[in-house]
Amino acid sequence: MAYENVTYEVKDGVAVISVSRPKALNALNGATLSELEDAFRDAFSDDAVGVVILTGAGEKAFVAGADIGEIAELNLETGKAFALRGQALLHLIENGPKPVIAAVNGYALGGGTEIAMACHIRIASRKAKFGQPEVNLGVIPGYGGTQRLPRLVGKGIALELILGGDMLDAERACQIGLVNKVVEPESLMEEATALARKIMSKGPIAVRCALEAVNRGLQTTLDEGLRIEADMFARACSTEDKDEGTSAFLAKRKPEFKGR
Ligand code: CO8
Repeated sequence: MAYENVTYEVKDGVAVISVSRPKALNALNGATLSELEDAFRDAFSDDAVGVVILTGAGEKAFVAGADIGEIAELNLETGKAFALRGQALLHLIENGPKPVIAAVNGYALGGGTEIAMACHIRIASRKAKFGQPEVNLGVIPGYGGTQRLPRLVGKGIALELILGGDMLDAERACQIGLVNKVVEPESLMEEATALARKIMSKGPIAVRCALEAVNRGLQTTLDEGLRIEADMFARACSTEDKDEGTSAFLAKRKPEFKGR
């Protein structure tokens, strides 16, 4: 598929989706949201893809937020539709069948921090900057920031960031649990790809079941979450991959998972 604001590339089972709108520091306008949705649907439905990496094109920005020119035009009705549209894309990313790693290469502000939080794991370049600056514009996060940020970093720090609107650097983002790891800019894609490969060496159905157990479990009570875990555990136990993984361990050899 031909994209204008996104590049999409698959190499050795890893799909790399890059937001590429250099004139606006990769800000998410409506067209970019649609293209991202198409690119993620492609990656999720392609059997040759095991893991997806989301990044930003260029040196400076991952995603500098939603497009402020578009936000300027919103009113009561269109504002809600705008937020729901972005939320739907982030829901697709978070609840898709494959792990998504955000490789955050630069500014990840507003919708940029929000889309990174919808990914399952975040690796940041030392040059990355995060933040929820929406209050500086007289609005609030609309792509899940008020919900995912407190779940990741706790209510107090989330409110400090959402109400204060300040940027934070990658080190601080790592200290508070917003990102998993900080790396040198030149090794960002290498590190993200190495992590993708590590995950792809595991049983694919087990990976999918684990994602589903964590995602669904975080939305419910502990008791219900434990029931979901038991269901997902049972699902994994019904696979050939589980027979392969356990017999390989017992025979002291490397497993060869087939995703069955
Ligand atoms: N939207 C549109 N254009 C943008 C955006 C953006 N988010 N960010 C940067 N740009 C444009 C600039 O306007 C500029 O364009 P031009 O060259 O035509 O003047 C170009 O990108 C380069 O930007 P700067 O000249 O500002 O570059 P600097 O290096 O000086 O500054 C910053 C970089 C600090 C990243 C700065 O650009 C900035 O502060 N950008 C805005 C960041 C921001 O506030 N993001 C949050 C937006 S709100 C949001 O994301 C809410 C999500 C949910 C919405 C749901 C609502 C219902």
